[in-house]
Amino acid sequence: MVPDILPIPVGLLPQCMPRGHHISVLREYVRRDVRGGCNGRQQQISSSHDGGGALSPRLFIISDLHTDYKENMTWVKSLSKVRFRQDALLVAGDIAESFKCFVSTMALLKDRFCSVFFVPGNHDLWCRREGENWFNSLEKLHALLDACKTLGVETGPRNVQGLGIIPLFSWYHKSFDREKDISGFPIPALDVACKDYHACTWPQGLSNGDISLAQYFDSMNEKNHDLVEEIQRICHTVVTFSHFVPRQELCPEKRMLFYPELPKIIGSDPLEARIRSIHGEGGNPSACHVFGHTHFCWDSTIAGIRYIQAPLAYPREQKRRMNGGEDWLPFCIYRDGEFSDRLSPCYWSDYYAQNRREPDNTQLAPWVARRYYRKKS
Ligand SMILES: [Mn+2]
Repeated sequence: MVPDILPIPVGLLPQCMPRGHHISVLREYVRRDVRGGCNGRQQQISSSHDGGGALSPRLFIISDLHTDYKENMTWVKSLSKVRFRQDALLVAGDIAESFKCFVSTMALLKDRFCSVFFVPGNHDLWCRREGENWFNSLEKLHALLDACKTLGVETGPRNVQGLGIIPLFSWYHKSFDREKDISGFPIPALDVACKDYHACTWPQGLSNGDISLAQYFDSMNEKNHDLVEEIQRICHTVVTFSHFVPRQELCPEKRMLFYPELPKIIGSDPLEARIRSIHGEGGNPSACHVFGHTHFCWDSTIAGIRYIQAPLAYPREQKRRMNGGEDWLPFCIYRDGEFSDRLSPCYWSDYYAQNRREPDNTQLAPWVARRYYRKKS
């Protein structure tokens, strides 16, 4: 149910691609993209998908594509090349671990949607597979952003016919977690459980151990300050999106989680502050923020902002969905000038719509307890 929490299997480091390989990978897709069209600056996204209606974009969302899994890459390839041609898609991070899969996924999406927006997730910045290609995760980040530019994928704020789209860079920090810890069980330490600690490398001064990465990624948003202000001035509706989680209430309580330490590796306070600086401290009726990372479908409104996650997630997680996840498509969040009804089903946000959060209750949920007792014996 939860990503990224298993130790790296020893001796399973994949082969490295030769240095410079990513450039030839990209070149191949750029040629395709030029032929593909819908790559100009003045893109027209209309709602006349079914032959009529006023001009207004449809906006779809998805996160956690993980196309290193061949089933997930097949899913992306199987998306209609006709149905979404005039639409915009937000991809809220964790596209692929390998640069090659990242580029092919983004090229496939750009072939299918008129506009594609992207923010990086943790998996996108892993350096294991191209360990000799990337000096560190920041170098890989810039290669991903360059690749997006070449493919015509948006990584900055943009006004799409009155609908403002604002991607927000973010990273998690431990102090985001303010709820009571679970104790008395053999819960693996963060650096053992979370692959990011091994698969990402950072320049000196940046580390997963403190708030430095969360602050660094948040400060990357500063360069878009003027564009954000312009969008706030012009657009009637604004959708922000990030990979990481802005508020702890957007994740189940620790006692419900197979890895109760999860809240320490998912979220960012500077991210929530930035979201509020855009949508207003108290939000507003059309404020919406899209996120990813935890692989829990989510749709809830907290203090005037609608927070929503619609992840593709791992193949084994998809199989647990209705119909084995067969009809799963990117979720359409906005069409004909209006936001859609709630994403459904959303197991955990539906649960919290009915049940109060009890962060002081540290009694493990039965399914979690069973797992830890089994491990103990
Ligand atoms: Mn993630």
